[in-house]
This record gives sequence, C-alpha cells and structure tokens, in this order.
Amino acid sequence: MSNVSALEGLREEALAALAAAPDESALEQWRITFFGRQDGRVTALLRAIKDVPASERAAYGASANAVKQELEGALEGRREALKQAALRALSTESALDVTLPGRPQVIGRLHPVTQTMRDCLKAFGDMGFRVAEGPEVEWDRYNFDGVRIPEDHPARDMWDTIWVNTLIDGKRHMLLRTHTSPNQVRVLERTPAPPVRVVVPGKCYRQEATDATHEWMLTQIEGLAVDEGVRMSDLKGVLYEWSRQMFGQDRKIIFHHSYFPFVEPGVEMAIDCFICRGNGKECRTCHGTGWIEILGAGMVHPEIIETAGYDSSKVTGFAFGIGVERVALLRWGIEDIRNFYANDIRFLSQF
Ligand code: FA5
Repeated sequence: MSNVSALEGLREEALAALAAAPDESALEQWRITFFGRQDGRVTALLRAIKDVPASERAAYGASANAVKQELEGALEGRREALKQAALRALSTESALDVTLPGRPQVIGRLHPVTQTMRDCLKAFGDMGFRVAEGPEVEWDRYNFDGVRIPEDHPARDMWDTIWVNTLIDGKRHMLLRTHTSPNQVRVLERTPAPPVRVVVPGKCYRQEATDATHEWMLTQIEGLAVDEGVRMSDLKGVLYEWSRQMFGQDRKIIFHHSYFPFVEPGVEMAIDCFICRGNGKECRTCHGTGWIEILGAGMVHPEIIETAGYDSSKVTGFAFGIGVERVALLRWGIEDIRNFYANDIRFLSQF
C-alpha cells in the first residue's frame, strides 16, 4: 500500500470513529488514539515523512498535513455538535429554556436620608465624635423631665407627642420620642466623668400637620460635647466645619437667639441660601430672607450638668439637634419633605 493510500485509509477510519464518539470522554480517547504525542497514529504518519523516498516526500508531506488539519477541525466540530445536543436535551427534558436571556438584577441604593445621615456622622466622626444610640420608644422622664421640660411647662406643646397607651399608676409615661435630646441625659448618666463627645442619630415622631418642610416622622442627630472649658465658640466651630463638609467650602452660617429649656443660651443656626444666594425675594427655600434655619443648639444647661454628677462651675458643654431631612432637602434642592417617605422608587432612585 502506498504511503498516500495509507493516509487516506487512516483519514476515513478517524472520521468514522469521530462520528461515532458519543461524549466528551470518547472524544478525549479519540484524540489520544490519533494525536497522542507518543503513539498517536496521525503523529506517527507525520513522523514518517522523513522515511518517504525523496521524490515522493513533498507530495506526501502536503497530504499528511492536510489530513492532520482536517481531523483537528473535525474534532472541534464534533465537540461543538455534542455540546449543542446536550443543551437541547437539557431544555426539552427539564422544560428549562436555556436560550432565554437572564433576568436583570435590580441594584438598590441607600435612601437619600440615610446617605445624608452617614455623611453627617462621618463629618462629626472626623472631628472626634463617637456614635451612640438610644430608644425610639422613650420614657417621659428622659424625653421631657430630664431635659427640663416639666409636665406643666409650655415647651411641651412644642413637641406634640405620640403617646403609648399603657398606663402606669393611672398615667401615660411612654411615648415615641419627639427629639433625640433625651440622649443627652442617657449618655451623661452612663458616663462617670467627662469628657463626653457623642452624636446620636435616630428617628423622632411628632403629631404634626405635615407640609413641605414638616413630617410626622423625622430624623435627627443629637450632638453633645461636655468637658472642662467647653465654650460657645467650640460649638460654632464644630457646626461651621460640618456645614462646609455638607454644603460646600464657601458656606456662611449665622446664629440667632432661640429658646430650648435644656440649653442656656439657646440658638438656631441658619446657612446662607445657596439656591438664590440672598437675591431672591420669591425664593421658596429661604422665603426671601437669604438664610435657611437647619438646627437648634446651645450650651448645656448647668442643671443638666449637675444632675449628671459633674461640677458645673468647672464643666461646661454644648449640644445641638440637626434635622437630617432638612439637610437632605437642601443638598439636592428637593422641594417637599413628604417625597422622602412616599415610597416612590422613581423619586428615590434619583439620589
Ligand atoms: C429640637 O428638637 C431640639 N431637641 C434641638 C436641640 C438639641 C436644641 C440640642 C438645643 C440643643 P426642634 O424642634 O427645633 O428642636 O427640631 C430640631 C430640628 O429638627 C429643626 O431645626 C428641623 O431641622 C428638624 N425638624 C423639627 N421638626 C420637624 C418636622 N416636623 N419635620 C422635619 N424636620 C423637623
């Protein structure tokens, strides 16, 4: 038999064996039989080129290489055909349509109020404040009495309260906290000696007629720093730095006198209106004043310092309460606070 007809015989045999190979392991066996490095039959024929008489060598070499390439291509073709057949079998047997595109995963994001809260806490954290927490269902002795708002005090009306109906000695004492200030008392109570430097984030609740800037559920961050020699200028410095972090380096702030029973003196802080830059008589954000009120603050009342067991002739402190939704409104120029809790994903996904 001539060398060329031996090649042709091997080619036919290999193609027939390939067509009969039922699975991946049979393909691998086929590959070893014909292309194995040592004993592969095609490998052997290629190696034999050198023994072919010189006059036939070129023609034989060309044919051997052509057969090699054809068989390699056939192996890949058979492998692909087996894969497709397996997929077809899978989809008919298990009623699974593997050709359907996958369902896109919906990727969520943090609520804009949560984002704002975290950014505020980061800014205070960088200034040395640690984060503490307190309960949302609170006792009246912390929410009111402990911060110098006794039962008959007119300031209780400032916080229209949602009470829990349980009666103790015939009276209601539990409520949904109206502000985060009860945590001033809670934190001092468990800190035997100054210094204290905390921020306390959390939800508060008020029986409030809602409008564009008032919700019945609101988020506050209470700040409290107590130590020997803490001054009003420290309060101003901390709040100024926080404003610049949240609203930009060129912000201006202003303090107006205000009244809260647990601070003396009490202030309200406003930032300059960056919507109209003070030029808009009709501005809906600052109402033409050029300033936007965002928080209450002041120097901790000496009575609260004394109740904590500290000497108020040496130890002083400042406190503040930030409305986080108000900060979020300003950050993004949102017009109505009620959007935050209306659960409309089209609104929330913009931030
Ligand atoms: C207080 O709640 C005081 N506890 C703040 C404080 C803390 C003063 C420490 C002094 C020292 P006020 O009721 O003003 O104060 O609320 C504080 C902030 O919460 C407001 O400036 C405002 O930004 C936000 N806020 C108040 N009521 C609402 C409401 N209904 N909806 C949304 N935000 C509100």
